[in-house]
Amino acid sequence: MFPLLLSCNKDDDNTVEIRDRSDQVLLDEQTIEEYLRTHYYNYEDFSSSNSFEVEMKIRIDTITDSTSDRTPLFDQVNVKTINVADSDGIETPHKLYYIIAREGIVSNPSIVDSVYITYKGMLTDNHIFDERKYPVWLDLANSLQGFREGVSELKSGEFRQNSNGTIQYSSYGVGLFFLPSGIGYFENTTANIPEYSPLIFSVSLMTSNPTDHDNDGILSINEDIDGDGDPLGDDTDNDNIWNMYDSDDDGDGTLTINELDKNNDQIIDDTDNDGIPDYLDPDN
Ligand SMILES: [Ca+2]
Ligand SMILES: [Ca+2]
Ligand SMILES: [Ca+2]
Ligand SMILES: [Ca+2]
Repeated sequence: MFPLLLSCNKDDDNTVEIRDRSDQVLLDEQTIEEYLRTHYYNYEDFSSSNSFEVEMKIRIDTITDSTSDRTPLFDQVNVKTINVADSDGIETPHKLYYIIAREGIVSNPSIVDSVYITYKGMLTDNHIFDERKYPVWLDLANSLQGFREGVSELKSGEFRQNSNGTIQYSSYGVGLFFLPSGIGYFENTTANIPEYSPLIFSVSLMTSNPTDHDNDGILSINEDIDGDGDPLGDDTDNDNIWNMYDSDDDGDGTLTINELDKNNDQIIDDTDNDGIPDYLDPDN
């Protein structure tokens, strides 16, 4: 199963109690931080001189007496705060913990781009619930909130074609991400993932593709109308189709692509000069 958003909640049997996000996030952060203090990864492999070129995989291990000299994940981790809005509009901040083992050299995807990745998903008991050893294309816009925010911190790599026609990737970004359940599956369960599970992903980002989901001439990441960095949920005409999926953003009957730049001067039109471009302005 890809790290996708589930479209519906647990079915009617109601066996899963719905917990409060602000309570659950504290529990999850505790669980994750305990894991980070008691585990390390093979960071020495990543710091060796030729690590840029070759294929690199993250391996995590428990700190024991014989490995007590290793630096725990906790001392290497970065934190990105992600606000999760509930249906009532209340926002709960969640910590996405992450380690960039190798940064990559080309460019960061946006949180709504398509990415070509390998990944491994684990629980904090080290159970692997999903693994892709060969790269797959995945739309970050359809992925878990914590997953897309994490992968967007990586840079893609270079590739070349071998004589036998296969593509070889090098110098790509490799990272490790720790998601509280609120930016993972939260109360949703799958065969392999119990409800309210913090998730661990290691990800290699081979390449990425800027994505314009509705083909209206504006990249999805630039359909972030309120400027909070996240185009998901932005809906100018309130028709419940977000701008990044709406081919007529202002609902005036003219497709965005046909009112973006009518005079073809490469400047987005604002006919009445009110600071709102025509494609977002139902009056124009
Ligand atoms: Ca678009
Ligand atoms: Ca937004
Ligand atoms: Ca809309
Ligand atoms: Ca329009």
